[in-house]
Amino acid sequence: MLPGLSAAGVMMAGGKKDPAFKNLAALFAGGADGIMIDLTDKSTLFSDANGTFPVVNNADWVGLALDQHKWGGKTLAEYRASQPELVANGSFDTDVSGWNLAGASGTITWQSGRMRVTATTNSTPGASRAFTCVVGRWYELSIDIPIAHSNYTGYNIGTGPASGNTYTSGNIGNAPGSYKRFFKATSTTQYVIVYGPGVGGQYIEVDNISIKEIDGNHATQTSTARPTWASATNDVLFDGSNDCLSLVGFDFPSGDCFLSSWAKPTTSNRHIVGADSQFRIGQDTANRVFAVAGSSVLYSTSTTLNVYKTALLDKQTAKAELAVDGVIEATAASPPSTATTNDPAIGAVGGATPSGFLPGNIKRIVAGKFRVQDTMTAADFHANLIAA
Ligand SMILES: [Ca+2]
Ligand SMILES: [Ca+2]
Repeated sequence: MLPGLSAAGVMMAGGKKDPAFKNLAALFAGGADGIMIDLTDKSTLFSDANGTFPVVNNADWVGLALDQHKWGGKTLAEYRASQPELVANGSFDTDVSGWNLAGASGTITWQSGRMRVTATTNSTPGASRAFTCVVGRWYELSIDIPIAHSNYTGYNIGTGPASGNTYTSGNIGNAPGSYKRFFKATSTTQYVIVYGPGVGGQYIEVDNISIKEIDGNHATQTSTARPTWASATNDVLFDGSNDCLSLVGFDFPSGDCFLSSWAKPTTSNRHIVGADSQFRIGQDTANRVFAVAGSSVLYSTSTTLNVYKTALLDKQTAKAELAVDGVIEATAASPPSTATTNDPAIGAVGGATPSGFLPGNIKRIVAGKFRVQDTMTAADFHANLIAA
């Protein structure tokens, strides 16, 4: 039994609870590190690595896929709502107290439940306030800009009140709206900063500035290495050329761990997910599923080309097993004791130089630092992995 597993998880392990992908979050209820990436859930996918633009249409880039292993089965909206607010007085109900003029000459004033930032000379004034976070964790900034200005409207996250702009969202111009972005904290004290236009008398107004911790092992990508949303199959398409999503910070340990996928490769001899030559799942030249755990290489008896199947590499100190669609098809008895600090990639084998790019579709990737079958059967895991 996984330490700290919830009662719901016990019910799920017996297969008595309604199966759903979110039930797999119970595996991580004890706080174990892991990955739960659902590429069938557009609410967790964004076109850019900053999470500024949601995935909407077929062929939209996927540059950020949120890991939900810490969400306890909640949706992103539910989890966001349950997280504490880190920005004090971001709704400006009665005043702008706590907000400070940042950088250039200007004024910040309260304006009917909003904060107004007005320039007094030909420079770009800002307003900032500090918030506390944990270095290396992910956060989400939300900001409403009811009044923008074509001369300049911007916002960012920095390590100082008017400088050290670690995460810049830049000039959004004359475009009022609601904006979001994700960022990984680089210092314990960070600042949210909003900028107005630089001509005397010009101003912007902002409201509902919020920062919530949305931590996890989120997967990111930039440029043409981003895979794309596939509306017809409700998942993400990888081009087999350079597409992959990078998972920075998740390391496979030498002890118990697992790696799993639900995917459809369309070309043989490619990778679905993996950290390096020691930890990976893919298919070989005979279209068998293969999984590697340390010194052990396991091959399925079934083949995978052009069909969606799940693969589970489940590893403990003295044994590694490969299950395909919930059925154990290969077992290795030699102790696979190798650990790795290489970052996994989805759609390739990761590390600093990903390779073996998958042409095909991926629906879900789940991994963790424990053995699945200490908690539930491979068949139950499969049922949850493919559940709605
Ligand atoms: Ca307000
Ligand atoms: Ca590409």
